[in-house]
Amino acid sequence: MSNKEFFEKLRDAIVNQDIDGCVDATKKALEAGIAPYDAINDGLAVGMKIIGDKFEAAEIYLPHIMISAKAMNAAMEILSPLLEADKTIEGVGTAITYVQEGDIHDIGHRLVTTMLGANGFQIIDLGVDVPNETIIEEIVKNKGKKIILVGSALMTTSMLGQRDTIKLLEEEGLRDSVKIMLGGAPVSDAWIKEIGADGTAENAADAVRVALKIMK
Ligand code: HCB
Repeated sequence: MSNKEFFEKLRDAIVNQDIDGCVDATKKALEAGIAPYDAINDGLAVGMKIIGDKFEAAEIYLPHIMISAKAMNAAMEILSPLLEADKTIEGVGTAITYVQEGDIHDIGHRLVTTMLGANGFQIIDLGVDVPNETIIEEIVKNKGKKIILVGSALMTTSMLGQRDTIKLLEEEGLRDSVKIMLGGAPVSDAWIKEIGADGTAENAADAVRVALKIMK
Protein backbone atom coordinates (compact mmCIF):
# COMPACT_ATOMS: atom_id res chain seq x y z
CA MET A 1 0.00 0.00 0.00
CA SER A 2 1.32 3.51 -0.75
CA ASN A 3 1.64 6.19 1.96
CA LYS A 4 -1.25 8.02 0.30
CA GLU A 5 -3.47 4.96 0.76
CA PHE A 6 -2.54 4.71 4.45
CA PHE A 7 -3.44 8.39 4.90
CA GLU A 8 -6.76 7.80 3.12
CA LYS A 9 -7.56 4.88 5.44
CA LEU A 10 -6.89 7.08 8.48
CA ARG A 11 -8.96 9.91 7.03
CA ASP A 12 -11.86 7.63 6.14
CA ALA A 13 -11.90 5.98 9.58
CA ILE A 14 -12.44 9.43 11.12
CA VAL A 15 -15.04 10.45 8.54
CA ASN A 16 -16.94 7.15 8.96
CA GLN A 17 -16.87 7.35 12.78
CA ASP A 18 -15.08 4.01 12.86
CA ILE A 19 -13.19 3.87 16.19
CA ASP A 20 -11.85 0.31 15.83
CA GLY A 21 -10.99 0.93 12.18
CA CYS A 22 -9.10 4.07 13.18
CA VAL A 23 -7.02 2.20 15.76
CA ASP A 24 -6.34 -0.54 13.23
CA ALA A 25 -5.37 1.93 10.47
CA THR A 26 -3.07 3.75 12.90
CA LYS A 27 -1.27 0.54 13.90
CA LYS A 28 -0.92 -0.52 10.26
CA ALA A 29 0.42 2.91 9.23
CA LEU A 30 3.06 2.72 11.97
CA GLU A 31 3.99 -0.84 10.97
CA ALA A 32 4.48 0.44 7.41
CA GLY A 33 6.96 3.03 8.70
CA ILE A 34 4.77 6.14 8.48
CA ALA A 35 5.94 8.84 10.91
CA PRO A 36 3.45 9.47 13.77
CA TYR A 37 3.13 13.16 12.95
CA ASP A 38 2.42 12.45 9.26
CA ALA A 39 -0.29 9.98 10.26
CA ILE A 40 -1.91 12.75 12.29
CA ASN A 41 -1.47 15.67 9.93
CA ASP A 42 -1.96 13.98 6.55
CA GLY A 43 -4.57 11.43 7.67
CA LEU A 44 -6.49 11.97 10.91
CA ALA A 45 -6.58 15.78 10.88
CA VAL A 46 -7.77 15.77 7.25
CA GLY A 47 -10.67 13.57 8.38
CA MET A 48 -11.54 15.99 11.22
CA LYS A 49 -11.58 18.86 8.73
CA ILE A 50 -14.03 16.94 6.51
CA ILE A 51 -16.20 16.19 9.57
CA GLY A 52 -16.26 19.92 10.41
CA ASP A 53 -17.30 20.82 6.87
CA LYS A 54 -20.04 18.16 6.88
CA PHE A 55 -21.35 19.46 10.21
CA GLU A 56 -21.42 22.98 8.82
CA ALA A 57 -23.36 21.72 5.78
CA ALA A 58 -25.84 19.96 8.16
CA GLU A 59 -24.93 16.60 6.59
CA ILE A 60 -24.06 15.20 10.02
CA TYR A 61 -24.90 16.10 13.62
CA LEU A 62 -23.14 16.46 16.97
CA PRO A 63 -23.24 12.75 17.97
CA HIS A 64 -21.36 11.95 14.75
CA ILE A 65 -18.66 14.52 15.55
CA MET A 66 -18.35 13.08 19.04
CA ILE A 67 -17.66 9.60 17.68
CA SER A 68 -15.14 10.96 15.17
CA ALA A 69 -13.43 12.80 18.04
CA LYS A 70 -13.35 9.52 20.02
CA ALA A 71 -11.74 7.80 17.03
CA MET A 72 -9.19 10.62 16.80
CA ASN A 73 -8.41 10.38 20.52
CA ALA A 74 -8.05 6.58 20.32
CA ALA A 75 -5.47 7.02 17.56
CA MET A 76 -3.75 9.81 19.53
CA GLU A 77 -3.37 7.45 22.53
CA ILE A 78 -1.17 5.31 20.31
CA LEU A 79 0.65 8.15 18.52
CA SER A 80 1.30 10.68 21.33
CA PRO A 81 3.86 8.57 23.27
CA LEU A 82 5.79 8.11 20.04
CA LEU A 83 5.90 11.85 19.45
CA GLU A 84 7.02 12.36 23.02
CA ALA A 85 9.86 9.88 22.53
CA ASP A 86 11.26 12.11 19.81
CA LYS A 87 13.02 14.68 22.07
CA THR A 88 15.83 16.50 20.29
CA ILE A 89 16.08 20.02 21.70
CA GLU A 90 16.34 20.96 25.38
CA GLY A 91 15.76 24.01 27.51
CA VAL A 92 13.91 26.21 25.04
CA GLY A 93 11.45 27.42 27.66
CA THR A 94 8.20 26.70 29.47
CA ALA A 95 4.99 26.47 27.47
CA ILE A 96 1.77 27.11 29.39
CA THR A 97 -0.87 25.54 27.16
CA TYR A 98 -4.63 25.83 27.50
CA VAL A 99 -7.98 26.06 25.75
CA GLN A 100 -9.80 29.35 26.32
CA GLU A 101 -12.68 29.62 28.80
CA GLY A 102 -16.01 28.30 27.46
CA ASP A 103 -14.32 25.99 24.98
CA ILE A 104 -13.81 22.24 25.40
CA HIS A 105 -12.33 21.42 21.97
CA ASP A 106 -9.06 19.77 22.95
CA ILE A 107 -7.85 17.70 20.00
CA GLY A 108 -5.70 20.43 18.42
CA HIS A 109 -4.60 21.68 21.84
CA ARG A 110 -3.35 18.22 22.80
CA LEU A 111 -1.58 17.83 19.51
CA VAL A 112 0.19 21.18 19.81
CA THR A 113 1.06 20.49 23.47
CA THR A 114 2.52 17.08 22.63
CA MET A 115 4.58 18.45 19.75
CA LEU A 116 5.98 21.31 21.86
CA GLY A 117 6.88 18.82 24.61
CA ALA A 118 8.60 16.64 22.03
CA ASN A 119 10.67 19.61 20.95
CA GLY A 120 12.19 20.59 24.29
CA PHE A 121 9.54 22.80 25.90
CA GLN A 122 8.71 22.18 29.52
CA ILE A 123 4.91 21.81 29.48
CA ILE A 124 2.34 23.11 31.92
CA ASP A 125 -0.97 21.95 30.46
CA LEU A 126 -3.92 23.76 32.04
CA GLY A 127 -6.45 21.78 29.98
CA VAL A 128 -9.74 23.06 28.59
CA ASP A 129 -12.23 25.79 29.57
CA VAL A 130 -9.52 27.79 31.34
CA PRO A 131 -10.46 31.18 32.86
CA ASN A 132 -8.03 34.05 32.33
CA GLU A 133 -7.45 34.30 36.09
CA THR A 134 -6.03 30.76 36.11
CA ILE A 135 -3.61 31.68 33.33
CA ILE A 136 -2.44 34.73 35.29
CA GLU A 137 -1.97 32.65 38.48
CA GLU A 138 0.17 30.15 36.57
CA ILE A 139 2.37 32.90 35.11
CA VAL A 140 2.88 34.41 38.56
CA LYS A 141 3.79 30.95 39.95
CA ASN A 142 6.41 30.55 37.23
CA LYS A 143 7.78 34.11 37.21
CA GLY A 144 11.44 34.27 36.27
CA LYS A 145 11.16 31.41 33.77
CA LYS A 146 11.17 31.92 30.01
CA ILE A 147 7.44 31.46 29.31
CA ILE A 148 5.32 31.16 26.20
CA LEU A 149 1.54 31.09 26.48
CA VAL A 150 0.02 28.70 23.95
CA GLY A 151 -3.72 29.22 23.83
CA SER A 152 -6.29 27.52 21.62
CA ALA A 153 -9.82 28.63 20.74
CA LEU A 154 -12.01 26.74 18.27
CA MET A 155 -15.09 28.92 18.45
CA THR A 156 -15.52 32.55 17.47
CA THR A 157 -17.00 33.18 20.93
CA SER A 158 -14.04 31.74 22.86
CA MET A 159 -11.63 33.42 20.46
CA LEU A 160 -12.85 36.78 21.81
CA GLY A 161 -11.59 35.69 25.24
CA GLN A 162 -8.04 35.78 23.85
CA ARG A 163 -8.27 39.54 23.68
CA ASP A 164 -9.30 39.64 27.35
CA THR A 165 -6.31 37.46 28.29
CA ILE A 166 -3.93 39.99 26.80
CA LYS A 167 -5.80 42.94 28.36
CA LEU A 168 -5.58 41.29 31.77
CA LEU A 169 -1.86 40.57 31.31
CA GLU A 170 -1.33 44.25 30.52
CA GLU A 171 -3.37 45.36 33.54
CA GLU A 172 -1.36 43.04 35.81
CA GLY A 173 1.95 44.33 34.35
CA LEU A 174 2.78 40.85 33.07
CA ARG A 175 2.55 41.29 29.31
CA ASP A 176 6.31 41.80 28.85
CA SER A 177 7.21 38.73 30.91
CA VAL A 178 5.62 36.24 28.48
CA LYS A 179 5.48 35.47 24.77
CA ILE A 180 2.05 34.63 23.37
CA MET A 181 1.14 32.24 20.56
CA LEU A 182 -2.56 31.72 19.94
CA GLY A 183 -4.27 29.36 17.52
CA GLY A 184 -7.30 27.31 16.58
CA ALA A 185 -9.41 27.25 13.42
CA PRO A 186 -10.94 30.78 13.68
CA VAL A 187 -7.67 32.53 14.63
CA SER A 188 -6.14 34.58 11.80
CA ASP A 189 -3.01 36.68 11.39
CA ALA A 190 -5.22 39.78 11.38
CA TRP A 191 -6.70 38.81 14.77
CA ILE A 192 -3.25 38.15 16.25
CA LYS A 193 -2.13 41.59 15.10
CA GLU A 194 -5.31 43.27 16.37
CA ILE A 195 -5.02 41.87 19.90
CA GLY A 196 -1.24 42.16 20.14
CA ALA A 197 -0.20 38.50 20.45
CA ASP A 198 3.21 37.40 19.17
CA GLY A 199 2.20 34.76 16.65
CA THR A 200 -0.11 32.01 15.45
CA ALA A 201 0.29 28.72 13.62
CA GLU A 202 -1.70 26.62 11.17
CA ASN A 203 -0.90 23.24 12.67
CA ALA A 204 1.19 21.53 15.34
CA ALA A 205 4.42 21.36 13.31
CA ASP A 206 4.06 25.02 12.42
CA ALA A 207 3.36 25.76 16.10
CA VAL A 208 6.76 24.31 17.06
CA ARG A 209 8.50 26.37 14.38
CA VAL A 210 6.70 29.60 15.42
CA ALA A 211 7.20 28.98 19.16
CA LEU A 212 10.94 28.39 18.74
CA LYS A 213 11.23 31.55 16.63
CA ILE A 214 9.28 33.65 19.15
CA MET A 215 11.38 32.35 22.06
CA LYS A 216 14.74 33.25 20.45
CO1 HCB B 1 -17.32 21.55 17.82
N1 HCB B 1 -17.47 23.17 16.76
N2 HCB B 1 -18.73 22.19 19.04
N3 HCB B 1 -17.08 19.89 18.73
N4 HCB B 1 -16.20 21.03 16.43
C1 HCB B 1 -16.50 23.35 15.70
C2 HCB B 1 -15.26 24.01 16.26
C3 HCB B 1 -17.28 24.28 14.69
C4 HCB B 1 -16.36 25.16 13.83
C5 HCB B 1 -18.22 23.42 13.80
C6 HCB B 1 -19.02 24.24 12.81
O1 HCB B 1 -20.01 24.82 13.16
N5 HCB B 1 -18.58 24.30 11.58
C7 HCB B 1 -18.22 25.08 15.66
C8 HCB B 1 -17.70 26.45 16.12
C9 HCB B 1 -18.37 27.54 15.31
C10 HCB B 1 -17.84 28.89 15.62
O2 HCB B 1 -17.79 29.34 16.69
N6 HCB B 1 -17.46 29.55 14.55
C11 HCB B 1 -18.42 24.09 16.80
C12 HCB B 1 -19.47 24.17 17.75
C13 HCB B 1 -20.49 25.27 17.50
C14 HCB B 1 -19.57 23.28 18.84
C15 HCB B 1 -20.66 23.27 19.94
C16 HCB B 1 -21.12 24.63 20.46
C17 HCB B 1 -21.84 22.48 19.37
C18 HCB B 1 -23.08 22.43 20.24
O3 HCB B 1 -23.02 22.00 21.36
N7 HCB B 1 -24.14 22.92 19.67
C19 HCB B 1 -19.96 22.44 21.04
C20 HCB B 1 -19.10 23.39 21.90
C21 HCB B 1 -18.77 22.86 23.20
C22 HCB B 1 -17.82 23.82 23.90
O4 HCB B 1 -16.65 23.91 23.57
N8 HCB B 1 -18.32 24.57 24.86
C23 HCB B 1 -19.05 21.58 20.21
C24 HCB B 1 -18.63 20.30 20.61
C25 HCB B 1 -17.76 19.52 19.88
C26 HCB B 1 -17.41 18.08 20.26
C27 HCB B 1 -17.41 17.82 21.78
C28 HCB B 1 -18.44 17.16 19.64
C29 HCB B 1 -16.06 17.87 19.51
C30 HCB B 1 -14.84 18.23 20.38
C31 HCB B 1 -14.16 16.99 20.93
C32 HCB B 1 -12.85 17.31 21.55
O5 HCB B 1 -12.14 18.24 21.17
N9 HCB B 1 -12.50 16.51 22.54
C33 HCB B 1 -16.15 18.93 18.42
C34 HCB B 1 -15.33 18.93 17.24
C35 HCB B 1 -14.41 17.75 17.08
C36 HCB B 1 -15.39 19.97 16.29
C37 HCB B 1 -14.70 20.05 14.91
C38 HCB B 1 -15.51 19.17 13.94
C39 HCB B 1 -13.26 19.64 14.80
C40 HCB B 1 -12.27 20.35 15.73
C41 HCB B 1 -10.98 19.57 15.71
O6 HCB B 1 -10.72 18.75 16.58
N10 HCB B 1 -10.16 19.76 14.64
C42 HCB B 1 -14.85 21.59 14.59
C43 HCB B 1 -14.84 21.96 13.09
C44 HCB B 1 -13.61 22.71 12.67
O7 HCB B 1 -12.76 23.08 13.43
N11 HCB B 1 -13.58 23.00 11.39
C45 HCB B 1 -16.19 21.90 15.27
C46 HCB B 1 -8.93 18.98 14.41
C47 HCB B 1 -7.73 19.65 15.12
C48 HCB B 1 -6.49 18.81 14.84
O8 HCB B 1 -7.56 20.93 14.56
O9 HCB B 1 -7.96 23.43 14.52
O10 HCB B 1 -8.30 22.11 16.68
P1 HCB B 1 -7.58 22.31 15.43
O11 HCB B 1 -6.05 22.48 15.86
C49 HCB B 1 -4.99 22.65 14.93
C50 HCB B 1 -4.71 24.12 14.54
O12 HCB B 1 -5.78 24.97 14.73
C51 HCB B 1 -3.49 24.48 15.35
O13 HCB B 1 -2.80 23.25 15.45
C52 HCB B 1 -3.76 22.21 15.68
C53 HCB B 1 -3.17 20.90 15.24
O14 HCB B 1 -2.96 20.83 13.84
N12 HCB B 1 -3.67 25.03 16.72
C54 HCB B 1 -2.81 25.92 17.27
C55 HCB B 1 -4.60 24.73 17.65
N13 HCB B 1 -4.37 25.38 18.77
C56 HCB B 1 -3.27 26.13 18.60
C57 HCB B 1 -2.62 26.98 19.44
C58 HCB B 1 -1.49 27.67 18.99
O15 HCB B 1 -0.86 28.52 19.78
C59 HCB B 1 -1.04 27.47 17.68
C60 HCB B 1 -1.69 26.59 16.81
